[in-house]
Amino acid sequence: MNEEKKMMKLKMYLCCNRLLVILFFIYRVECLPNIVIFFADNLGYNDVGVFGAPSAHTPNIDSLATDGIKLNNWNSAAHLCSASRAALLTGRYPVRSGVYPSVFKPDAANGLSPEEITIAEYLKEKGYATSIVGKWHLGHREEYLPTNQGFDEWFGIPYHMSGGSIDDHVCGFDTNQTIWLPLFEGRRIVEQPVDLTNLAQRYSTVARKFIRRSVESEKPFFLYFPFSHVHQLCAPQQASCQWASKQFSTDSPRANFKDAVEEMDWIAGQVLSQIDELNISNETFVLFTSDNGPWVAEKSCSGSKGPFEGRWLRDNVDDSCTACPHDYVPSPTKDRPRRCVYPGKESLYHLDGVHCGDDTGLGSVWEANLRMPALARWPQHIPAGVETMSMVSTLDILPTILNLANITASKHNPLDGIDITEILLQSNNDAHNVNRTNSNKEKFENRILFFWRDGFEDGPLPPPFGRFDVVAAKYGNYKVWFSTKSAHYNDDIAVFHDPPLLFDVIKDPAEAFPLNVSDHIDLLEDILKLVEDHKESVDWVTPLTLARDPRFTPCFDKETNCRTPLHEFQIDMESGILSTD
Ligand SMILES: [Ca+2]
Ligand SMILES: [Ca+2]
Repeated sequence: MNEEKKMMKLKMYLCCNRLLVILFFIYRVECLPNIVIFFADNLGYNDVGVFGAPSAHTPNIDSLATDGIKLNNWNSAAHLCSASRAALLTGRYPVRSGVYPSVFKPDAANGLSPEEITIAEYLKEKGYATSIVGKWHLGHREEYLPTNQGFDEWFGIPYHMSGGSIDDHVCGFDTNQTIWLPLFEGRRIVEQPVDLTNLAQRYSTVARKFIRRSVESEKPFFLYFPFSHVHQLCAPQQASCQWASKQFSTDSPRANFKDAVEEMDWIAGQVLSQIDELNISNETFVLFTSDNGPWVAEKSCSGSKGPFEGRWLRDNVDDSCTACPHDYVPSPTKDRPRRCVYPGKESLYHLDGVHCGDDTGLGSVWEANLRMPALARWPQHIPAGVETMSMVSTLDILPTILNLANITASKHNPLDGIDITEILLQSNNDAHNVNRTNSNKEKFENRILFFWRDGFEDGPLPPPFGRFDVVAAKYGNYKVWFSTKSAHYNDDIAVFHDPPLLFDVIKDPAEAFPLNVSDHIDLLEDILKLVEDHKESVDWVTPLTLARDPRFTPCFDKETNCRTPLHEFQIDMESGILSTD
C-alpha cells in the first residue's frame, strides 16, 4: 500500500471513530458516514432468506442481519412504486409532493417536483458524492431526471420493467413497437431496448466503480441503489415475465422469480464486497428494504405474501371478482371462472387470474403490501445480530440520514418521517429506560402511520382512481381500516367501514379477526383525531401522475424505431468504464 493510501485510511479511521476524535481533539470533528440504500422492487416480506424465503438463496442480503439489525416491523410508505420512491427520497407522504394516484407511466408528462428536496440534494450540499444505480421512476423528462435531484450520476432505467418492450417481449400498450425500455446514463439514453442478459453485471460494475472513485477522492458517498429487480416484465408472455442475466437464468433463456431474487442478492454482494475490500465497512451505513409488496395477480412471477394473507378481504369479497395479471382482463367461462385474456389476442394469450380477495399485495394497503423486509448494517455502530419490532417506515430514511450526516431539514418541506437512529443503533432499546428523553419516548410510542389509496367508485379523479384518501392507519399494534378493497385496479368496490375495522396486526398478521370496536373506544377516538389532523395538514397539489403524452416517451432515435444496436454500447468489465462508439 502506498503512503498516500495509508494516510487516507488513517484519516478515515480517525474521522469515523467518534470516541477517538472526542478524546484526542476534545471537540467533535464532524463524521460523515458513507450511505448505501438498497431498494428492491415489488419484493415481499419473506422473499429474502433471513425473512423466511422458502427457495431463494440470498446469503449476501442475509449477511446484513448477521452483521447488523433485522427490522421486523418496517412499513412501506405507499402502495405503488413512484409514490414509495418519492416518500423515501423526500421523507414526506407522496400526497404532499403530488406523486399520486398512480405511477409515472412511460409517457408521463411530469415527475417529482424539483421543489422537493431529496436525500441526494441534502447530502450533495454537505459534500457527498452521490450516485443512483437502477430504477428511478420519478419522471423522465430532462428536468425530472435524477441529475436534477441531487445525483451526480445515474445508470439505470427510468421506470418499471413492464414499462416498455425488450426484444421478443412486446408490451400490450405499445404493439406499434415504439416504446422500447431504455437505459440511461446521466441524461442520455445509451441503450434501447435495454439488454437484460448482462444488466446485473453492469449495475454492479458501475456501483463498485463509484464507490472506489469516491474513496479515492476522499469524499463521503451516497449510493442509492433502487434495483430493477424483481419487477415483472410486461405481458403477454406471462410464462416468462421474470428476468435475470444468463448467469442466473436456471430455465435458460428465461428466469423465474427465484432467479431474479438471487441475481439481486448477487449484486448486493458485489457492492458489499467492494465496501469490505476498501476497508470502509465501519464508516458505511447500509440499508436494504423494498418499495412495496408482491404483485399478487402475477402469480408465480411475483413474490410471496408470507403470513400477511389479508384473510378478512378474501372472506368478504364477491367470489365473481377476478384479479388479472398486467394488461389482461377478466373473461370468465363456465369452466374457467378465473379466465383472463389479453385484449385483441384472446385466442393466443389466456390464463387464470386470482380471486380479488387474494389480491392483497401491490396496489392495496393490506399488510402484504406494507410490511417490508428490512435490514441495516453499520459495524461498530449498529450491534450485530439484533432484531427489533419497533414500527418504522420508509418515510424515516431521510430524517435518519440527515441526523447521521448532521444536517438540519429545510423548514420549507416539513417531514412526515422521524429519525430512527436510536432504534437502528439500539442505543435506547428498553422502552422504560429512564435515560430516554420524554420527546423521544413520545415520538416512538405515539407513532402513527397513514396509508393512502385511490380506487373509489366516485371522487374528483378520473376513473378508476376516484378519490385519494387515507384508507387505513397503524398505531402501535393496531391497524384501523376506513375503507377496504383489494388492489386498486380491481373491480371490487371499496367498502366504507363505520365504525372502522380494527385489527391487532402483530398478533393477527393475516388480518383475519377484527377486534370488538366497543372494547377500544378511546383508542379509536385518538386515531380518528390523528387521521383528521393529518388530512387537514395536507396542502393538496395537482396529482402529477395523470398527465400523459406520447411525445414524452423516452426514445432517442426515431429513425430506428427507438432501438440502439447493442454493439454501440461497450463496457469494460475490468475498469467499469462505459462508452458508446
Ligand atoms: Ca414496486
Ligand atoms: Ca429538488
